[in-house]
Amino acid sequence: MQMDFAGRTLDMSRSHVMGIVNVTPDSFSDGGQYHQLDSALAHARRLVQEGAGFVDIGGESTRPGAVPVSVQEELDRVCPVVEAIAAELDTVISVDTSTPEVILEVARLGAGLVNDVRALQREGAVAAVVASDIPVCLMHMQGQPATMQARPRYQNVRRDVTSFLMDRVRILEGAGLAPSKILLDPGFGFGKSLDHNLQLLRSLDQMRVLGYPLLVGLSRKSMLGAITGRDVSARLPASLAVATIAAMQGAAIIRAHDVSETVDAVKVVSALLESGQ
Ligand code: 9MG
Repeated sequence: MQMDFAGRTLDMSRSHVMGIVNVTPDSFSDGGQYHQLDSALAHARRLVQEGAGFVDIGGESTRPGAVPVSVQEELDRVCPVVEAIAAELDTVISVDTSTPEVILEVARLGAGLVNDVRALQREGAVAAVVASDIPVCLMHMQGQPATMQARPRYQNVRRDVTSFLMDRVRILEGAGLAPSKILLDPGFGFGKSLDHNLQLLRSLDQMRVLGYPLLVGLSRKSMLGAITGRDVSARLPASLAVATIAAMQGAAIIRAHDVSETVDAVKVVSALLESGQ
């Protein structure tokens, strides 16, 4: 299945790696060191050189306790980076945002994907994506970032997550976005216990039959700390394990901090899956 990201066409039947460029002062695993334009651009260059098909730029942290940012602050953080990457690098620019004003502006500057952890629930966000006419990833989150891990509860996590995402899809398609512009993400770690995350990880292939490409973000997440007992700085092996499990089930985009290593893992999976066709 081909998908067009603002002029770059990618085959979503194989897995691609999305590198992460945080432009928040408080991003959790890189200490916020990339919030300056020059270092963000240098980091993006490295990610692309390592094989990232996508770079995901985020100016609003979803860490519990993160300070909320104003619309203007988010625009000021994200837009110069989008503009600089669009001028120089051959990659799809994804912007991790829930803010309608940011969606409209980054699409104008050359972004090819909106990555919204709130699944376009902020007022005006659906209209902004429809007007921009670029693909969007709708992610599931239970609750709000500050409190979402307090007591996550589901009747049946796979069914509840799927049903939420399909409701959002119906709203978005009803507003005029083509189905070929929608990706889904179960939202690992966003209002989920370890057991919820594992149930979702086991059932990615069932979510895939909904017909929308899947994006997953598992890299360095606390579920991997809970399983291995490792600090965030020592979760690369566990991150590669879960990236491999997701790619084996057909996840189209793997969001990762360690791009070079994840690209290698995905290449092994692709070689295996293609050898069986
Ligand atoms: C921004 N961000 C952090 N974690 C994420 C995840 O798991 N998925 C998506 N789509 N975005 C994420």
